[in-house]
Amino acid sequence: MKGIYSALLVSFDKEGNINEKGLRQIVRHNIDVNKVDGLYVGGSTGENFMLSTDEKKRIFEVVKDEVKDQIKLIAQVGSVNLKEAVELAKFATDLGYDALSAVTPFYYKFDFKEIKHYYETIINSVDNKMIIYSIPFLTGVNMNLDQFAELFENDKIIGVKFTAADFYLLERMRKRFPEKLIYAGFDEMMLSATVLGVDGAIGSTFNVNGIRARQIFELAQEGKIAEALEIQHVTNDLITDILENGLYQTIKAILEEQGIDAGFCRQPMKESTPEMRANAKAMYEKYFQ
Ligand code: NGF
Repeated sequence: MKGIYSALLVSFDKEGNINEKGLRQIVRHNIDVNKVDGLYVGGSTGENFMLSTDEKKRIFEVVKDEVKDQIKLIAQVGSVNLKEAVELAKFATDLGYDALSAVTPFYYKFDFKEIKHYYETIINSVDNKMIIYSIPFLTGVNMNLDQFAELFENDKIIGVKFTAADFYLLERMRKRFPEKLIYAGFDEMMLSATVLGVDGAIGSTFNVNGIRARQIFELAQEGKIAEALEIQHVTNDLITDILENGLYQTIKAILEEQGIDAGFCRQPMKESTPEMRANAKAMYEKYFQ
């Protein structure tokens, strides 16, 4: 389960319906061009928290059907609706997903006992493995080292997707949990996270920039830090441009430049303007041609 995973984008049509043909094209692009080791399906990048249960299931189905067993698949099933999370966990497990992941429950201020109950309820309902999805800047949930240790006592909880800039905590986790999988979640900090010993990375920008992501990861693992840093610099120029223009709209527009029907974002996310699309075209020409 180690390596580079794209946090999969989902194509929507103008009315906000899933565009299955476009979704399949994005999957293929990740396998054939970005050459990723796996896909993280149903995450933030998949606009998952704006979708119905049936839509989430359909995306899991279409992706599995397109991928077959070519690369690894992680299904993000987390939801503040625990019953939905369990239903999705069973569904993705039956489809053959290699692992599950669940965002820490958000919006309400759940205490740690409630968070632990949430993870154990999901993972104990299926014969599968769980990767905690920790993204404090969006969820407001900050778990400490001892709390991660308590969750990791369950052998089915095999790792964490660490989307945070707290590299002190990351280093402490690496030392204390050498047998658990840690995935870097911020693409712009991948080099530093790799130096600290992460096992892989899961990112939105890998949908277009997967080759550079792998180069950074592998060069850093080989100790070639200066070379890795050069590629991180280019990558971060790209990420800065993407973030200034609108994250998911821009990644989709860059894919469109490559002939992929990446479509629209789901409302309330805004539609890209002609100016945003022109900026994305310029990014494509600058970074990918
Ligand atoms: O999109 C976000 C939200 N974070 C992603 C990634 O951590 C999310 C990250 O790649 C993800 O994996 C998921 O879909 O659940 C950033 O987009 C990237 O580093 C640019 O900041 O922050």
